Amino acid sequence: MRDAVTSLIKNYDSTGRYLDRNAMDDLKSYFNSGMARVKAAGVINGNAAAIVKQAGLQLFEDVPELIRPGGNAYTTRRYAACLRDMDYYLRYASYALVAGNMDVLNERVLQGLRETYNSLGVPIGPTVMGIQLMKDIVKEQVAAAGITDTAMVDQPFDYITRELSEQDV
Ligand SMILES: CCC1=C(C)/C(=C/C2=NC(=C\c3[nH]c(/C=C4\NC(=O)[C@H](C)[C@H]4CC)c(C)c3CCC(=O)O)/C(CCC(=O)O)=C2C)NC1=O
Repeated sequence: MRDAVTSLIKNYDSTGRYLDRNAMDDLKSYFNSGMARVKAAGVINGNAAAIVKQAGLQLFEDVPELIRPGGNAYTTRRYAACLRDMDYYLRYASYALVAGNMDVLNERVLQGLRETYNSLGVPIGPTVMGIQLMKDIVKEQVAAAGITDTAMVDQPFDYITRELSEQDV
């Protein structure tokens, strides 16, 4: 598992280079956004259950057939599995946000996920909708917590979305 710093060092070390101007710029931008990343993770941590719940309700309102007979989230077991998955995405997004690197998502979340979903008939489109709904809620709450530039919040949610759907969002 890597973060912004270790991945940059690994990159330079593999070619035996000192940290150059580009490296300095990357590091500066990472450290400059550091407190905002930590604060955003704090906002997620403090509101995780509510964020998942709100995004889930919105998703099932937008795509009601998911929870009707024949829908993939129909039955309490599958409904719960769906919200649990949303909670996984939110928690790992908060890790990736702090790390400033998406490696943790590849390693812990995305590996084999598409195959699992396909074999269980979990629809990718609505899953992506749920992830994007959580992103929007998190961004609102992070902005309300006084963080002006919330752009970095997009990164992990969009990354999961892109990797799951294997297309640009
Ligand atoms: C931490 C990394 C990690 C992830 C990401 C993960 C996902 C994951 N979601 C699963 C199932 C599932 N995932 C969903 C999710 C949904 N169904 C819908 O209609 C919605 C669109 C969506 C919610 C947004 C459902 C309903 C199941 C149960 C499917 C079944 O058993 O038939 C399964 C199959 C095993 C199980 O049920 O636990 C895995 C492995 N597991 C992990 O360890």
